[in-house]
Amino acid sequence: MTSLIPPGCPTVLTEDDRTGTSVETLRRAFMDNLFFVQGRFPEVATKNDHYLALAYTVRDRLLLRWLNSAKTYRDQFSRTVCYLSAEFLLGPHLGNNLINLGLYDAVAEAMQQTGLDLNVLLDQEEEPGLGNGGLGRLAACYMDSLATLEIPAIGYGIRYEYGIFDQEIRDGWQVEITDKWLRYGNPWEIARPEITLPVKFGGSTYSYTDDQGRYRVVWQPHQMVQGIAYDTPILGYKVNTANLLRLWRAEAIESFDFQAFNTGDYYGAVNEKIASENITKVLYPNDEQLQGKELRLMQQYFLCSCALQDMIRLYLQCSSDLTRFHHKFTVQLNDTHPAISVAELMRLLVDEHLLPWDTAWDITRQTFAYTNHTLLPEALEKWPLPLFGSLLPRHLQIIYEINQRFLDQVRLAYPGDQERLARLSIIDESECRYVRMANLACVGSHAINGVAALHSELLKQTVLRDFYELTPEKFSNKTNGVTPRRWMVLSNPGLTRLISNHIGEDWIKHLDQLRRLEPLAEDAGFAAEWHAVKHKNKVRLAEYIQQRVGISVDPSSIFDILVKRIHEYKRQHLCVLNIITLYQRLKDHPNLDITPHTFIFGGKAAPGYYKAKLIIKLINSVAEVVNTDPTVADRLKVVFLPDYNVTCGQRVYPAADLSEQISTAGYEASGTGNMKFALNGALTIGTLDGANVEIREEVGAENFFLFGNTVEQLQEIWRNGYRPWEIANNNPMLKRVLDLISCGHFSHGDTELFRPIVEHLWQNDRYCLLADYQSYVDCQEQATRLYRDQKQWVKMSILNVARMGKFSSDRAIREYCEDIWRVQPVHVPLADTSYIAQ
Ligand code: F55
Repeated sequence: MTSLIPPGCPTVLTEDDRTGTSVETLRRAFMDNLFFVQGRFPEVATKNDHYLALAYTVRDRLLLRWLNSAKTYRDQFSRTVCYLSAEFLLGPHLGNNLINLGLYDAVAEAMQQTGLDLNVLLDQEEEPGLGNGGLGRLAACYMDSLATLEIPAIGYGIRYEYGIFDQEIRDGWQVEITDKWLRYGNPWEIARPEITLPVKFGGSTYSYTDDQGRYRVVWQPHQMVQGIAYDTPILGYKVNTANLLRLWRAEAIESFDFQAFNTGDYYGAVNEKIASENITKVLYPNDEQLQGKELRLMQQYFLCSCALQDMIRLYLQCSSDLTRFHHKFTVQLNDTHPAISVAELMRLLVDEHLLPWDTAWDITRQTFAYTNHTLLPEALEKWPLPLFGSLLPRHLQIIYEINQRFLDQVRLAYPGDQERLARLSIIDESECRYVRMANLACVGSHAINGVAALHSELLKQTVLRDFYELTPEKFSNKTNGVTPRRWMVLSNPGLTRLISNHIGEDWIKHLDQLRRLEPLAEDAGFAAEWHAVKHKNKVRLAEYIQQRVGISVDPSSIFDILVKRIHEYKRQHLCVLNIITLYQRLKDHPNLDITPHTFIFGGKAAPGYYKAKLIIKLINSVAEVVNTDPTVADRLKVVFLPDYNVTCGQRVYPAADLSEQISTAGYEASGTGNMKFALNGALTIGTLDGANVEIREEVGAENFFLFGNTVEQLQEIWRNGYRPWEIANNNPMLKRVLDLISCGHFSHGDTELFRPIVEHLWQNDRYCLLADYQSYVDCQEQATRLYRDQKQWVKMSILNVARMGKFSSDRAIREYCEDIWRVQPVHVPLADTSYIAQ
């Protein structure tokens, strides 16, 4: 790097306006950005001008670390983790970066001196909602931990112009609004127009033998687009490491539309441009209607091709020997969405870099590892063969070749077992033919993992059973984790301060240290402070609820919260059945002395998932009746918070008393909201599903409200013929509750509205709500009764937090590093600052 500094000038920066961290320097840098970047005098600057000026002030301080990280990795040719994910649900950057830089308080002070409130500026940021839920958020937590653990890593994803839709509630129904997150600009990204890679689609292939006697295949595409890199730094907590999140945007290739223009087809050229840019236009909500969507397959391939070409480009900058590619890069596939990578890496190595098939296959398998996130068989991705073949003709050939060689091995292992062969095949030959992406991911990876202990076990018994029997050594469990930086330090400063005052700050990087809180569970003074922190957080949430939906809730009532995507298996409607049960009891006994109870819901339904949308309508309809009934006033409130997202989560988790984790056992792969609640002092009411099992193991059965059938019990119930109508007919309260919904009590007399929900419960009840109903209602009662003993409750809450250390994403990432990625930390020195002009 050439120095901009004349010889003789000092090369170590102290209080430079772009790197300095004193309050005065920060204040000056902010004013400078307000003038020179936003082009504003302070008197006329808007909140957004203030937010952007501050964002650039913070970004300058990230850049120093980011460039030094990149330089260190390049100089050392460091082994690098590539996390491939169609989703990164980052949440707002500003607060998180201030925490990780250790500048939160200094910046708050600098803003105050300028007459501004940092909280107001933080609220200005529009969060990048580039994910649906847990899977996308997990990718974001893992990026935070990778940087904090000083592991060289690149996150590769898609820069959707519109992220997950914004949710409005009108007349109790969900309405989807386009998420225009880029409207006011994104100060956290740097466009890299010089990093542009071509991506082909459609057309056909032909083969020939080259002059050296090699068999070559050429893909002549019908369409070609280019991927442009947009880079965002991901800083670790109080380290110099800032890793790269590289998101790709699709654009038309200039030469393509010029060609059309020259032949006079201007509109053809314009259409071509629009079609190309559509590829990264919008994030698909995970929907039943996703299967077979061509544009979705284009997105997946676009991501994989850009990411792998970029890795090869970076590799070739330092070495020409691609046979060692897997020594430099290890690639994690976040579910099957990027699984087409297996075929794409083969194509790049064989067709474009002329490696022999066997060498390329060796590299490919040693490069990839695959994480599964679901046990729902209908959620396993498969692409209709005609669609796949027309969009990716060369990849289909490569997949056939991979499959043929794979099935030859299977035949050797299981002679004559045709059924097993058919199940293992990457091609589903039943009825209409499909490419099975999970099979492709399994065959092309050296490691396969589930996301919680129970989930990993069930994977081996159900959806991936044949692969487990064939190659058991590939399988392992990596229980999910969440980053304590965003989900405690940033979102719950009160609790963070209290904990740090007693056990120091080490826990933020070594979450196991929370154990040191255990003795304090018996300390009355500490317990009082703990309670005060929670109460303050509840007051804050109550104010937010009032302002957002106009419902007044009592901060001393129990805050019982269920926030997550709406899905039948997550059983939000089981919670509704309990609310109606409570409501009935209060109507029957108006003087009944119950614990005042506030139920808070949040979550989005996929736009094409009618039943999920109807569950939202049911929650709002029950809320309307309950909240306006004077007989229950002050004792029962129901709130549906619209547009649940990361920002909303940060308000909600710190204020929860009771965390609802009530999925049907065997359906929730892990859950991560369960961890966020528990880390913020909420007690869990839940089934033995996903990571609940491990949370209960850690915090102790006596600090966990367990209910419901286990996986084994449910299997037994189905084996014996599940008859939900018998359960309802034999349980008078349950029957009354169902009848109350059916007779239109919550729908202004409309007896049709909720029929699809209630009828399904009576007749089929795939997710066994009725089988778990009584156990849930009893458990709820036990929890709310215990809440009255605040001393006991607070003690349980402290113990709960003290024992949650396992669920840090740092622990999860360490396990991936040791067992799957075999990658080590690389320390980044901040030596080279000489290129910054002074
Ligand atoms: C997104 C797109 C498609 Cl096409 C399918 C699924 C998704 C998605 O968002 N899945 C998802 O969030 N899965 C969840 O992953 C979490 C992280 O591992 C788990 O905790 C959770 O149990 C699982 O449902």
